[in-house]
Amino acid sequence: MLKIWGRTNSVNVKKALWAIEELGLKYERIDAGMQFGVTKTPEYRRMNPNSLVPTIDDGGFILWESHTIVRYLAAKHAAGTLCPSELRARADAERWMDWAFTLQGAMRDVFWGLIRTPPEKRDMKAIEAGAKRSSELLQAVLEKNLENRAYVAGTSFTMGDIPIGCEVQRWMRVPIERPRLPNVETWFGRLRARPAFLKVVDVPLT
Ligand SMILES: N[C@@H](CCC(=O)N[C@@H](CS)C(=O)NCC(=O)O)C(=O)O
Repeated sequence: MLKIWGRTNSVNVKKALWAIEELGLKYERIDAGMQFGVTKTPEYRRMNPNSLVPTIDDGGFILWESHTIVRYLAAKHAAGTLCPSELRARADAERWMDWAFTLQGAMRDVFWGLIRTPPEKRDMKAIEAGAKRSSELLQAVLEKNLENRAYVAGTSFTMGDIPIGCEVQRWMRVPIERPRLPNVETWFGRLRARPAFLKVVDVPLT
């Protein structure tokens, strides 16, 4: 059975879990990372020398890097749907997967500052700068892309929606002031109609 190592509150673990749930695969999840430890043990490092989560073991095939895990599982189990078959359609979806790390970088201080740092230790300047940058990025890039598209890569849900959906969930749920982004909000509503998204992604941030 597919195994995945990673704590459920990690944004990158959520991406892999959402793909797994979306595909209806049977899996075993092992808590790892932060308070659970595990990632610095020699056994884990042999699988993933980065000592980060997630890592999967698919019948002896070990894979890390969350977006690559999503790509791999989509190509293996949902070629032609979650993983578009046409080259340009697939590249379009992959572009949004990679762009998710751009938003993650902008959101880092916001998420860590507001969710994982006690109020008296918060760097409010860094939090405000990150919130401003994240909102600007979403407005200039994702909001515009979704003007004529139901999902990031076109008319149907693909692997392209998964990483960016997880990053936008954080932006939507952190206590900051957000500009109105009607297209992003409508798309986010479509993600919220997916049971797998509600189960493993859109849960309270910790
Ligand atoms: N690029 C990697 C980054 C993985 C990563 O940074 N994971 C974080 C959690 S989101 C981690 O392992 N942090 C240390 C820990 O949880 O102990 C991926 O997408 O898989």
